[in-house]
Amino acid sequence: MDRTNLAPGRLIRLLRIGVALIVGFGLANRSIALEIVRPPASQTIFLGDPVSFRVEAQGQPPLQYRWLRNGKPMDGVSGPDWTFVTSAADHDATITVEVIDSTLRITSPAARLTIDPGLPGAYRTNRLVEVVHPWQYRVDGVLPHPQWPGSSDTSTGWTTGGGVLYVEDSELPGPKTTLLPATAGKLPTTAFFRTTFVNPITNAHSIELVASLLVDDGALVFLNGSEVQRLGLDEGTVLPTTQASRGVGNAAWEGTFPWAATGLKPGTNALSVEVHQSGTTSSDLVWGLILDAVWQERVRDTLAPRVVSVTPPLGSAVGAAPNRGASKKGKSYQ
Ligand SMILES: [Ca+2]
Repeated sequence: MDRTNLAPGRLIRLLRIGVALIVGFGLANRSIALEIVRPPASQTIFLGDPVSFRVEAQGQPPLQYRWLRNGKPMDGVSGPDWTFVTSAADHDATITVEVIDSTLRITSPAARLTIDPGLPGAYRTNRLVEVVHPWQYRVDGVLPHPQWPGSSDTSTGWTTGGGVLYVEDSELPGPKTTLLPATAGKLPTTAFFRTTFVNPITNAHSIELVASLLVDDGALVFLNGSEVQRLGLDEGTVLPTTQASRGVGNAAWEGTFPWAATGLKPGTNALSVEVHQSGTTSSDLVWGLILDAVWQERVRDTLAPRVVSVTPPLGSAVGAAPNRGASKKGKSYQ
């Protein structure tokens, strides 16, 4: 073919077709490289607030997402967003996300979740156990359960009565609510008491337990199965046959004693108590307890929005605005 036969217009058409073919071929075979465009961002969140992590990625669809907290995959989270309510255990957590297409898997850079515990507020006191709080008791001298004082103890044979519980002729510095069915001079070496109480505090920056005890003769107290108090009993293993290391004439309130609050749970808690006598011929047996929680509320330390300017300036005269609608009455503060 003679080049001179190619008119300029035809040449341009051919060139256009060629370019279109090349571009079309390229588009048809384009593969979108798997890439994390925007990784999840590190955040500081007030304890108990929800947090959301997001990843933006591109690749050959469909993309799958697998979120990991401290390297462990989170079940039930499969999208590019992950939202959850924070707890203290989330502090310093490392958040990553794997993005997966048909052939590749890439992992995002790590985001760090910092939990802000807020600031301590004023001290408050909640009474968790009143002196007349109901207790279950056993005074038959029998160990209630092989796992005593395990919180899973579901043994029967318990009777319920309010505090103070007693076998005592003398006056006591508390209401003598429940006379125990035991005989003076033939008291069991160990009497068993248990109860539950509700801890309503859910937003504490700090919390301490403070107990006052009315005991004759010695006592061993467990909170949710862990020992928190021992009065009139020697160190070491305490058996149902173990006698108190002291004799008490007339019981008097003792304390206040600080109890470790580490075992305190939100909601229902269990108290298990052994009251031991100092000898086999003791004539009196007393159990009473008052338990308080002294705590500081967690106060949000993020500041409320602050007014930075006022328009018009303070003290300036402002003319009335034109009336733009007779039907609109009152002011708009939008
Ligand atoms: Ca006694």
